[in-house]
Amino acid sequence: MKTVYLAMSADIITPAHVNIIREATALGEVVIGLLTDSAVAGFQRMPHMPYDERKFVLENIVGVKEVVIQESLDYVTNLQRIKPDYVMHRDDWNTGVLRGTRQGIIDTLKQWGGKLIEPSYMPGLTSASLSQSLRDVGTTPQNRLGMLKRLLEAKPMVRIIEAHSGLTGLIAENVSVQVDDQRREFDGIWMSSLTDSAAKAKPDIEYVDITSRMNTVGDILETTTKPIIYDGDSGGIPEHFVFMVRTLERLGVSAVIIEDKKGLKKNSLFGTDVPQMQDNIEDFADKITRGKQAQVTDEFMIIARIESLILKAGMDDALKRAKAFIAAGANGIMIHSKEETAAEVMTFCKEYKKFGDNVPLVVVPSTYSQTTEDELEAAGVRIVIYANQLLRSAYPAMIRTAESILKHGRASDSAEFCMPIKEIIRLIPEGSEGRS
Ligand code: SPV
Ligand code: MG
Repeated sequence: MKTVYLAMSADIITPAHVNIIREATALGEVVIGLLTDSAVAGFQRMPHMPYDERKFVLENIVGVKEVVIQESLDYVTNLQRIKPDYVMHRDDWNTGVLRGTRQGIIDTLKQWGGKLIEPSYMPGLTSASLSQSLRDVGTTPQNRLGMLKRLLEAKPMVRIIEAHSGLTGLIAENVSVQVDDQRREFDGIWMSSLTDSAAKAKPDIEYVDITSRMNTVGDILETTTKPIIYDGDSGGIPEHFVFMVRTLERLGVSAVIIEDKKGLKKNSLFGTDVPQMQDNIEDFADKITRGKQAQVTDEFMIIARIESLILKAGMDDALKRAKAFIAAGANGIMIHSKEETAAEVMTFCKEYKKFGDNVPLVVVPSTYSQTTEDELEAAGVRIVIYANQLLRSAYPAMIRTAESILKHGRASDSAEFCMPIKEIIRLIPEGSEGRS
């Protein structure tokens, strides 16, 4: 009996999948290499369904003998092990990300006289178009909640951008660029206290209350499917924090980050220019533990944010706190800094690695913005948050337009700064929640 190897991500099964499996069974026993979340996330969005669910579906399709794990787009490791007589793939892969893969397969198969079979591409319903439709429908709170943990398992670094409204949520959801053969986009959303407050013309001092913050979360939930990390400020008193955790979880938010401050919280980027007090280790650790006890799901993450570098309490204090907060149950540590270089963050990363317990590390490179994602990733950072850039870029653009109208006594001179009227009226499609 011959063996035929097919690779798939199989997130949404269409008749095209069943057909190619059927064609493969005519040649021999079908082994499917199922791409892991990580392999898929390397070149496009994460699959809707986790690996085990996709595997379960495939294993129950008539004609599939075995489903094996394929850890990257590159088939070669699996081919060397299985030595199939045939590899089958539709003939539509001569461009894009799979170009190099194809030649590698042909060369590998040659070693034992195997052949690449390329049945012609069948137009019709594709999983890509179905996937888009699914995104238009949205997601469930449960699916969204678990997505941050899945991303952390699948990707070396998770890239998050701030949103403070339904509209900025749409930007975080939809903007993508093509870099080389890869589609690059944001993995999730930061619900910043700074920009949520600033959009309401309020200072970032925990004055915008939780009810109002949750309204913003609601607007963002409506226009997005990506995971949300909520900026919980200090988390308030522990008795209130447990309610915050439950509310966020119920909505499908993936994580809350709380900072080890007490009293009147001011924005961290003021540093020591304004009086700010750091909470003591025991009390903050207790708040984390109480939050962990309050949560209902396994997936919700409570991330502890350490302000020692901001408040000039020193590296040793920061590291001591990281250890204590992890022991208290924190699912992640955010180390904040307002220096213009990443030097102190890098020192923290180096020492943090020595803990060896792999609790994800989060950074917010607002002031040390020259530092690249690659540098942060190499230092062991798992989540990078662009915390305020959408609001900071929108504000000067609006000022420029307002000044132009005043200066010229008419609006046409500002048109070059504005999107066309035709576009704004179509930006949010009627009859849907705006995903496009
Ligand atoms: C926020 O975005 O609200 C933050 C990050 O908490 S920072 O503004 O740097 O404190
Ligand atoms: Mg904040």
